[in-house]
Amino acid sequence: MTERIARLAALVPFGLLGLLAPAAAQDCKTTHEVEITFQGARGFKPRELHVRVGDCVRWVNETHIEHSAVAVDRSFHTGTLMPGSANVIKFDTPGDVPYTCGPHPPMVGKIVVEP
Ligand SMILES: [Cu+2]
Repeated sequence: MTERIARLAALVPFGLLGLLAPAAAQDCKTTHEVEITFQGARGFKPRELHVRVGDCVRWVNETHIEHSAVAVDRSFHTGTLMPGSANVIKFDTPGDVPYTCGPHPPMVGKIVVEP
């Protein structure tokens, strides 16, 4: 019994983290997903994504190496995405946002934020 409680207590902080992570995403009108993959794509899939103001984009690294998504104008940066990890960025300003991968500049993509 005691052992079981200890195990539950150990899990609680991770459980909370799991709940907190999507909390930021709750402000998003819609969350779109961009896969980072080399399966049938040259890095970002879809390469060009149209969203509305207030929407979010979630980049998911499906490869076995580190990547990131960084706006050419530096208006956003996902940070380094380890294999299997993801990050969410919210878009509040209309316009075209071309981006690239920090470690791999030939990887390019574009977010088109519509009003
Ligand atoms: Cu990359």
